[in-house]
Parts: sequence; structure tokens; C-alpha cells
Amino acid sequence: MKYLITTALAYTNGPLHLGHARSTYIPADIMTRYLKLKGEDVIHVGGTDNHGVPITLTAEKEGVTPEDIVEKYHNEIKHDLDSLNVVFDSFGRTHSDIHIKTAQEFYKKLRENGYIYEKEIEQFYCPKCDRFLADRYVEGTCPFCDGEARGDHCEVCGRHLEPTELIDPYCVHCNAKPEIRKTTHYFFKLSALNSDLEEYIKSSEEMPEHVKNLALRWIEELHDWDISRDIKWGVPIPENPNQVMYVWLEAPIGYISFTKQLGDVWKEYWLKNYENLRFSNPVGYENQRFSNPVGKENEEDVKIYHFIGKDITVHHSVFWPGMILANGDYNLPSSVISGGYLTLEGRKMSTSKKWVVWVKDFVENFESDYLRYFLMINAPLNRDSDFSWDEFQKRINTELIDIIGNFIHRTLVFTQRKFKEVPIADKESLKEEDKALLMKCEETLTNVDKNIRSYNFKDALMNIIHLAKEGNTYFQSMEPWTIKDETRLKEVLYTCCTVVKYILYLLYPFMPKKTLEILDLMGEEVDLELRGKKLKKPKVIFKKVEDEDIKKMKEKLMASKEPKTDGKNKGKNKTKKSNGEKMELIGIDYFDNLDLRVAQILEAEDIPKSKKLLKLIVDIGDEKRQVVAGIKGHYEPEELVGKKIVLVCNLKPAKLCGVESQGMVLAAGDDVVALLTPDKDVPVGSKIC
Ligand code: B3M
Ligand code: ZN
Repeated sequence: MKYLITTALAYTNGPLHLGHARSTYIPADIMTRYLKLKGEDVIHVGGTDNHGVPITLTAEKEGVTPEDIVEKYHNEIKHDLDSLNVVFDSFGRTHSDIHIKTAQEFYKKLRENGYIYEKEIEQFYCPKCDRFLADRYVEGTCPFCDGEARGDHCEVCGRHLEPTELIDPYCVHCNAKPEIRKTTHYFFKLSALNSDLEEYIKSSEEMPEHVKNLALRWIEELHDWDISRDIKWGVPIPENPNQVMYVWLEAPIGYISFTKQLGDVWKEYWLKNYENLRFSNPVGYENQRFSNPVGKENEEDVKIYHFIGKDITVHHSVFWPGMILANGDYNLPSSVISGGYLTLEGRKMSTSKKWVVWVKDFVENFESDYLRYFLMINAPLNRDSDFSWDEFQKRINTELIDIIGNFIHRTLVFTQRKFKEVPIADKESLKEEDKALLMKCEETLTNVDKNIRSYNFKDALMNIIHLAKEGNTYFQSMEPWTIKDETRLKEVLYTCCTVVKYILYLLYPFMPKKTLEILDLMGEEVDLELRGKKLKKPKVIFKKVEDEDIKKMKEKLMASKEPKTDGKNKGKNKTKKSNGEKMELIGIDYFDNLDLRVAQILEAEDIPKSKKLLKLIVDIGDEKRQVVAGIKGHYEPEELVGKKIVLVCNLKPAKLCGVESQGMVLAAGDDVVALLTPDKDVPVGSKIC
């Protein structure tokens, strides 16, 4: 079996933060290291995503070229990954000859196979900048909810918009009002792949259930994809050099381009039926590496795993497989492993609000292995998780150090003092309790294997901790310091050293740096054999995370945080809610203009089209109202029925996601959203004043 592990290609418009590390890069590196340890044929391929409007916007803002931005962040991102010990067999960038060529060839094949057609569409054009405004180059107001919208996406109701639907659009570059012009774009016939995709997803044995479900929901409503943009930065459309490919069409092709950087061996991973091709027609492939002359059945031969963050699950489980199916030449992914979001101290991470911990800042202060450990043990990969400095300190000190570190340290210190080397005992003569513990080692090996292969990294670490606990219990109950008989002492310490060896072997994919340091003390390799080598004098490998270091990091985070008004609402036409500080004082008469009342929810239902909205029917005393509330995901519709809430009753009716809303429900909070409810039971319709 061959494994190709890929990691999402990071956008080169910023360095990496802990969220990237947790969702994608650390899990992929653990998987790669583990499979390599098991002697599997595995490669890890990744790189950076250099095209797309955010990168040109950053370049324009900084007054440099997009190439400059790419160069700067490509290097920073690679540096961040190196500092976390995330290793790649090939690491590329999409702004490279090999990628541009590969993406164009891929495109040509889609065209040849009849999956691309042209269509005239309307696009914004900025007369002042003299260019079409693709994607985020235009902002304005959402026609459905009045919220701020960027290009084709409303930031408030989450609705997908045709850019030309925007109210009061303006060019983000020069603020001019754009005009609408006609242009011919290329479209990818994604809708024609509906049943093939459905079959692919349904028959996939390894794809996690939640990924399958999400993909199947999308497949129900597949639209063709506008895959060209009237901008210069990107991979030129082969038949029209005035346009470039939409970044989401070309970026995933990077997985192929970057594997190509390894030479002809790339074909073994990517070309469909490659084994068959090679053996039925070896002439065309005489230069190939004949690593597997027997020729296994091709379907079982390669597994491609894409590690990604959960926000891009649909791109990898629907759009990308759709492209592969339409192209016809390449292997489909066996699985898409999507890591959940990481919040920071309970709040959503935001680079613009500076509520973020950068990888670089972390590794300047703490061991990268501590981060790898903490991010994996803190929550299962597919769930959202929180990074808090206190929790980080607690888990490292009381779990990693007190349990695992302590067992390893006391074993090595004691053994070194007594024998100066790892004693090798005769397995046959071991006592029952020794054998029982060695059995536990074998069990742990099996359990960790099962857990890592099914991406349950948290459980795998728990298995290892459990083994260390057993080790500690054994050490304690054997009281080796009381054993006078040297043969028996050797047996006991041999047993303990074996447990240490198993722990290090299993922990290595998670904490490569620390485990290698300890193995070096023991004169050992990363495997399960004990060689009985000389023991160096043990030193403390797992240093405690100190209070003052945590305090420093917390202070730094608080100091960098921008006041709430910044980051958002910077644009000229953005007159939406200014959240915070600088609001003007109002008189009581102003408040009197509000008709706020206690209302009771009678019915609640989902608005399937929207990511955030629920439809409610509420009683406001003298009438019933239909209102749309942005609380989806924070409340289940069923739990809302009967609740008393606060409603702004004299808000102008508006349509949100096509559903009329006659009023506004009051709620508070950002990541945790809470409805405002009266503190005591007051009659429905009570006025709030
Ligand atoms: N550049 C980064 C992201 O959306 C995006 C991934 C591309 S993977 C082919 O997380
Ligand atoms: Zn403009």
C-alpha cells in the first residue's frame, strides 16, 4: 500500500497560527510519521496557495507586488512548519512553472472531455481602476439582510450573492462606484457530475461519516462553477490569457504538481490504473522505478488522504473529486480528514482583531512538542476545541510531566544509578506481574494503532498516558529501592525500561523532538527492541511550564487585542452598527422610539438555505409575528418553543434569506450567543422601559 498525505495549501497572505497547526498540519505530520514508523510507503506533500484576490489585496495595501507577498509568506509559513517539526517530502508553491503547467494541462483535459463551456455574464467594472472587480474587490450591502457583503458573500446572513445583487457597491481599491459590464466566463459543468459524485461518496469506505453527510447535502444542489476571473494574478486560462483560473479550481491541482516535484515517482501516486498501465505497456514507462514488480490490484494500491480545516471540507469532498472525475486521469482521495475550529480563550480567533496566537510566538516561548501534545489531547480532531493558556499549562504540567515524564524520569534515573546501562532480563523467568505489564504494552500498541489509523489522535494519546500510569503503579508497588537481589532488580528495571521504550515509540509521532532526546540518553532507536546500551546521565527533558511564562503570554495577547471598533467597518460606505467605544450619547427620547416587548416563542424552524438563521413565530401580546433570528447553531429549534424573549417590535420589516422578518430578537454574545429573557415571569407583551 502507498499513502499520499496532503495538507491544505496555506494562503501566502499571512503566517500560520495555532488554528492551522491544530486542524491540519500537526495531525497530518503525526499520521505521516506513524505510517513511516510502521514501514509503510508514505509521502507528505504540501505547499502554499499563492493566487486569489486576498493576496493581491494585501500586495496593493502594502504597495508591493504579489510576488513579493508570496515570497515573504511562503518562507514564513515554511519556517513555521519547520519549527513545529512538520516534515514534507515535497513542499511547493502554486506560483511556479510546474504548477501552472500542470493546472493548464488539467484544464485542457476538462475542456476536451466536454466539462467546460463559455457563458456571458455581468460583472462589476471599476471605471476609475479600469478593471473588472473579481470576488472581494467589491463590497456593498446585502439586499437580503442589509448586512455587509464582500463580493459574493454576505458576512451577516451568510447568503451567497451574485455580486451584481449588492446594494451601494464600491470598489475596495478606490471607492468608486462600479458599473456593470458584460464579460464571457468559463464554467465547469459540476452539475453533470451529480450521480458520479454521489456514488463516489457513498461507496467511500474511509471517508468520515460527517464529511460524507456534508458532501451528500451539497451534491443535492450542485450548480455549475464559474471558473474564470478577469484579473491578471493567477494561472492563465489556456484559451484566454486575459483571464485566470478561479483559485479554487487550480489550488487543489497543487497536490499533483507538488508530487511531481519528486520526479516520475509521482505517477505511482496519482495516475489512475498506473500499475496496470505500467505492466500492460511497459515500453512507455521504461524509466520507472520498478519497486513493486508483482503489480497489486490498482484500486487497493494507493490511498490519498487530504488533511484540511473544516471550512474547506466541501471543496475537498465535492469540488475537487468532481474535477478529478471529469478529468479522468487521476486517483480520487480515499479520505478527507477535516479538523475542527480552534477558539482562543473561548473566543473566535481573528487575525484582524489580533485575537490570535502565531506559531512563531508560541515556539519562541515553549517547546513545539508541548503544542503538538496539547492540541491533540485537548479535543478529538473533528470537534471544535479551545486553546487557553491556563489549560495548556495544566495539561502539560499535570498530565504530560506528572504522569509520562515522571515515569520515564524515575525509571531512567534509578536504572542509571544501579546499573549504568539498560538491563536485559530473560523474558521466560519474569514474574506474573512483570508479564502482565508487558502485555499492557502490547495492548497499547494495538489500541494506538487502531486510533491513529482512524484519526483519533486524542484517544491514542490517552492510551499512552494510561500505559504510563500503569508503569507508575508498577514502579511504586515493586519498590525497586528495597530489592536486594540483583537478578530480580534487573527484571523489574528491564520491565520498566521496556514500558519506557513502548511509550517513546508510540509518542514519537506526537512529540518527535522530546522522544528522540530521551532515546539518545538510552542509546536507543525508535523501535521496540531494548539493546542494553550504556545509559547517559538522565537530565530533565520535560521542563515545567512556569506561571510567569503563562502570565507573560496572556498579557501579550491582551495587549495586542484591538479595540472592538477596529478591524471591521473601515470602508467608506460602511455605516453599519459601529460596535463599541466611540458611540454617541443618546437622550431618553431616543430610547422611547423603541418598541421593546417581552414576546413568547410559539414556533421555531430552520431556514435550510441559511447558515445562521432560524424562523420564529412569536406572540407579542396583541398579535403574532414572524421573525428571523441569527441564532442557528446556538439553539435547537425545539428548545426555543415556549421561551420568553425580548423583541424590537417597531423595526421595519425586512426579508432575510427570502423570509420576512417583522421585528428583531435581542441576543448577546459572539461565540456563545444567548437570548435575552426576562428575569422573572412577566406577561407576554410587557413593555420594556
Ligand atoms: N488556500 C486555505 C484555506 O482556505 C486554502 C486551501 C487550499 S487547499 C487546495 O484554508
Ligand atoms: Zn476602483
